[in-house]
Amino acid sequence: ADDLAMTSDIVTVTRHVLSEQFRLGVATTGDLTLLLTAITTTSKFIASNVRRARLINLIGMAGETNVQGEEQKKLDVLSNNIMINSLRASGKTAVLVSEENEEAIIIEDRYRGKYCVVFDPLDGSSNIDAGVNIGTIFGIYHINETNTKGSVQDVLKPGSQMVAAGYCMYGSSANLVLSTGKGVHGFTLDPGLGEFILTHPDIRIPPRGKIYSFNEGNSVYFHPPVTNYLNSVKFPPSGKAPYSARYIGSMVADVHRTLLYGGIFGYPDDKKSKSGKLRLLYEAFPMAYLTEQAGGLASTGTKRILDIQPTQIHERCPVFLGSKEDVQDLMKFYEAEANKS
Ligand code: P6P
Repeated sequence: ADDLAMTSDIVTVTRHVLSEQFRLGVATTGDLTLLLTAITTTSKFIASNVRRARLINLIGMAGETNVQGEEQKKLDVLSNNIMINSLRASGKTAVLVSEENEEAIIIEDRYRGKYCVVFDPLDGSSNIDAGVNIGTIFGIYHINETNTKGSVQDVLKPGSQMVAAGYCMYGSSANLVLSTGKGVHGFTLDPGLGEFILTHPDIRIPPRGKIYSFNEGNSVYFHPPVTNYLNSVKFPPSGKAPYSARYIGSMVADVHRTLLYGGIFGYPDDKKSKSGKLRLLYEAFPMAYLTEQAGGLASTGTKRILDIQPTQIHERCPVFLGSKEDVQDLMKFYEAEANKS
């Protein structure tokens, strides 16, 4: 059967989060657990739709464009609506920010809770038609003050203030990777149970990898520190092996491989994309949070990503994340450039 070999110890997301809180004696209201349940329910629905998308011709354009000016594919629209409705209905959220919505969504009083969720409901969606892994990325903040109407100020905070972050990657199986600030844990959806089961407890990123993951199609636009770094791993000093190049073009898939195998993933700022391409709030922050929780580093090249103070909900930032030593090597080329001027 394709079900996981049934063990006597099935750790679901709910049981895992509760056991983490029990272990640390955290006074729990169950609110975060319920919020995560709303997110996992959404992921299960998206997983089943992605799986069937190619069957029930969800493929193709929805005929609308999103705030990014990108053509929306039907699955984008569907996933976004499912996520918003599920989070609102949980009664645990006050402010939602979606990659697909220009403005932040302020939840009405009777459904308002104490958490804010920033998310990209279906990142990498340009790959849907090609059957490449895509994913949902999310980050969770606590609202600033309880009993006040939520506002965008509740989410314009450094990523270091997130209380949880994660992604669900849709591919040969659905993998949920989650941190509530106590390490990174991976769950695999067992379609038979309809539950995400703990399969990768305590993911730790290797201190150094052998893979670099950049879109080298942008090389002509790269600034010198990036060009110099890439040359250092492609033409290493004699006796050292060059790194392998792996680039999927779907952030969730590239980050997932980096967390498990190590190495460095980069989407730099360059002469064409002045602040890079990836969005700070719901792409860079959650992935940086996970990377640090797994023992890696996440930098803009010169600054820790989680320390950035956002000013707009859709702003972009340069991203270099992965194995500690590989990111430190990259940062040395920025320091060298700064010392020149
Ligand atoms: P490029 C997908 O569209 C995405 O937002 C990320 O998932 C991915 O890392 C990046 O863009 C790929 O961008 O310019 O290399 O195609």
